[in-house]
Amino acid sequence: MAPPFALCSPEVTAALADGAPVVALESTIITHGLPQPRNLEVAAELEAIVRAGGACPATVAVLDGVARVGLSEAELERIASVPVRKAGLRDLAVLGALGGDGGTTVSATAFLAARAGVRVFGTGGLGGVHRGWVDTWDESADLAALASTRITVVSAGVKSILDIAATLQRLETLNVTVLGYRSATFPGFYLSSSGHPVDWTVDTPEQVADVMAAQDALGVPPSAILVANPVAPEAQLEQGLHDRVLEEALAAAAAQGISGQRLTPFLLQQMLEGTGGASLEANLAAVRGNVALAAQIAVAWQGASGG
Ligand code: PSU
Ligand code: MN
Repeated sequence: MAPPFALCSPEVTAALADGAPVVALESTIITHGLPQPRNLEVAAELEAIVRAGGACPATVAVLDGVARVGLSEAELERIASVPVRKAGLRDLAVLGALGGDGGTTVSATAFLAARAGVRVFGTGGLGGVHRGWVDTWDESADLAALASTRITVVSAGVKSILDIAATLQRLETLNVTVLGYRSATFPGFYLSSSGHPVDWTVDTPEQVADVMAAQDALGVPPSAILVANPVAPEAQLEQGLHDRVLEEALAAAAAQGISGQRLTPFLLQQMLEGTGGASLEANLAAVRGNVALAAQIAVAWQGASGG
């Protein structure tokens, strides 16, 4: 028999079979976003937050070419300790055919989670339209993936290294439903607000689950819901510092000719260095809040869908 290309962990398989709440987590943040050994600590912490919220965590990654939904402790340790590729949706088939490990981005994680039957996914900030798009055409594959994947993603908006206004326009074009969570403005990843208004605001996990149920009942084409959950104001990066360091980071990327998959990790690393680590703390505060909310939504969804 041919080897499987995708596998759920025994725990995730059992949770899905029982109709228990499950929350997908991405792994690029572990493989590309955090220094060792902090990355493993954070990976374990995020899983613990999901569990404390009453849901089963399903960290997604590729191991030896096999797309995995739910990792054991040893497998988490493995992706946190050896260098692996950054894997978007289009890379999964190549890894499957040629073998190798990969940290999955939002596009790959959303696809694999939905394929396994997981409806809720918690992450930091989505990819989107990069600044200078008119010259580079660099728009994250996250957006197209969310346009064709039935999943609810909780994030602190999109990474603030991006062109946020353009990304919001693209999310509209792509029919991705955007819900501000207890916020009338779209968050700015490291910042509580990007200053851009959102069309819809919800206040409870149950309302999000109701929107998911309505999506299914209407049979709208497979598309995602983005729950835009701002980082707490007391945990956000100071706006002046953010703007100054980001300008330097964008200039450094241009000067060094950084493009493609390397651009996002490069800019985030520049932000980390330029803010003396403060950007990382804001990023982590956002991720923790998103993952906790994702667990609440998964629990509400299980209630709404009858488990
Ligand atoms: N966190 C990081 N580095 C990253 C990402 C997250 O520290 O590269 C990933 C996310 O998984 C997101 C992806 O889906 O960046 C978007 O990258 P790109 O702009 O290459 O599509
Ligand atoms: Mn890109």
